[in-house]
Amino acid sequence: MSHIETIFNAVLEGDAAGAKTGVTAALNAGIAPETILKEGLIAAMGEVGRLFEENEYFVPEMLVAARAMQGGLVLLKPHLAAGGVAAMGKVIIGTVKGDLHDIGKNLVAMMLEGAGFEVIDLGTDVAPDKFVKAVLEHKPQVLGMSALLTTTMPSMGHTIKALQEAGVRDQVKVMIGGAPVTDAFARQIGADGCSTDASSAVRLAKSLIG
Ligand code: B1M
Repeated sequence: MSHIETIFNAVLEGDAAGAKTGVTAALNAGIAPETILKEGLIAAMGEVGRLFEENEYFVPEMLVAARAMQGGLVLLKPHLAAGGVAAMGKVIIGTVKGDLHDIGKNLVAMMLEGAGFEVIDLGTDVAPDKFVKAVLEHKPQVLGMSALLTTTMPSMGHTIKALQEAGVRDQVKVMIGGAPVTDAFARQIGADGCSTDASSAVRLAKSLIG
């Protein structure tokens, strides 16, 4: 089995130690970091997303695969930076004010990183002004908000209003997600897109930045 196949299979099986060993072996064998990232880690996460959409993988499998991918990515990151591989774009992500649910948000962040985005995670219970401050400071292409409670969904609209008031709404695409969030709600609050799972979140982020 090739080093790339070893990494691909380790991520698919959620084997973090195997992913790390595979990445180290591939780097030692002189395989380009970009190849390891695209054909090993990202390809495997793409397959995980496909299996999830076909109901062959469920959330636990996605989580362990994402963690395995993160394990490999940590080792690869310094080599990618050294090689000058440009990130696909910058995403700021957080769970909105009053909401402490972060498992889905973390999964989306990991999948975005796996797809090549630079992700700045603001954590949970993020107030509108904190999102605005982060947009002003980091100038991301995409701002992602997660909410799991119907009671915290309105905070997404408040954040978009705060972006407008700060004069930066047209400088960033806004995507929202989480179990109770719908396309209709996204349109209602003026978000640019809505996603209900991690793999479609990656597709949405890619389409938002063209
Ligand atoms: Co809470 N909780 N919870 N909870 N909790 C729910 C959400 C609930 C539906 C349970 C229920 O009643 N059936 C309910 C909400 C009801 C509602 O508002 N309609 C609920 C409640 C009521 C509460 C409390 C109020 C309970 C209480 O204290 N009385 C309380 C609120 C605390 C707070 O946030 N202020 C509370 C607390 C908690 C725990 C702390 C115990 C824990 C969270 C731990 C943590 O996250 N670190 C928890 C949990 C675990 C759940 C359930 C069981 C599971 C959520 C989860 O992690 N799912 C949940 C019931 C359920 O969903 N079955 C429930 C797995 C995760 C991978 O999926 O988060 O949907 P999900 O993320 C998906 C997509 O939504 C999407 O992609 C992800 C991956 O596929 N997605 C995005 C998410 N964010 C996205 C962002 C994007 C794009 C896609 O772009 C930016």
